[in-house]
Amino acid sequence: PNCILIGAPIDEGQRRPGCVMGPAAYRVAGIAQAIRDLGHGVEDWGDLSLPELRTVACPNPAVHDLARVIGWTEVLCDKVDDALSAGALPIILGGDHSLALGSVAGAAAFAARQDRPLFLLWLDAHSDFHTPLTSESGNLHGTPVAYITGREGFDAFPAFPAVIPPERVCLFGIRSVDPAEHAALLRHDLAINDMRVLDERGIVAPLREFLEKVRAAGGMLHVSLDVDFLDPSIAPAVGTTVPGGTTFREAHLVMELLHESGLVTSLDLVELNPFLDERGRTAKLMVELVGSMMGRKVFDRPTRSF
Ligand code: DIR
Ligand code: MN
Ligand code: MN
Ligand code: MN
Repeated sequence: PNCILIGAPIDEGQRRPGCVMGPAAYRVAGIAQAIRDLGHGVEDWGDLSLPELRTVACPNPAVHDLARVIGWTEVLCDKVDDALSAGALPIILGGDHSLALGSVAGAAAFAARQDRPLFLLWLDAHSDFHTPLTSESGNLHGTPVAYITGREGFDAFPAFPAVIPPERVCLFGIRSVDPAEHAALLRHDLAINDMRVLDERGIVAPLREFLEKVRAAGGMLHVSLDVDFLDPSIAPAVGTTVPGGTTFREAHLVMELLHESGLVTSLDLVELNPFLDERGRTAKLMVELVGSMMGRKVFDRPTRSF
């Protein structure tokens, strides 16, 4: 497929400045050429900017930058829908994870018009299942999965276009869940592949299970890749590192399986903070992972032999 790159320099969903530099870092790391080298067309729509802001109130005083995050949500929803409507695979260059409030909304709006179910694969150390009412940090990057699955507490936001039922959501790699999120996750039927599950079952079986569900339903698939899905030893450039993340090979295997599935219809790259990076190594690793999702192989065989 052809790819459309959408820069989303969003820093407001958390408190550690630097994600605003993410889109530039991906471009410097050569994301467009890496995708072209695999034989795909690439268009770069440049960086989005904030629309005019509305005045909004939130009953939880911890929440910060609500109006700006809502502004980003609106513009991202529109642009991701536009990119999908152009028949392309949108790749959103973040920006912190609050951008998924808008990117997944855009994918959901498009999928609803196509009358196809949208599925969500959340590659993250965190479950991001807070609502603006339960968040203790006040950081809205911890809330997209709750918005997408239609939980209450998002009154100030645009209504989510077509709520994704929790059964169509797969959390993968999680190892840091706040108490309020944990309680809510137990009441909802998401597929929860925390690190303990992946340690025991490996990466392949749980991911294939989910991909089979997507395929059987004729679904679209949005993938949201948080840098902290990766182990901090290979991906230090993120504000919320959590030890015990996926290895280099595990992460590539995920992306290779996604490529083979042919199911991915949109992708977020989130939480890269280039200010914390070591000579661009995290940005380069993220670009390599995109390469694996777009078809690069460790050893190319004419036909699949496994
Ligand atoms: C934490 C961090 N659960 C919060 N969330 C992050 O602020 O609500 N998500 N870092 O990726
Ligand atoms: Mn539009
Ligand atoms: Mn996240
Ligand atoms: Mn995270």
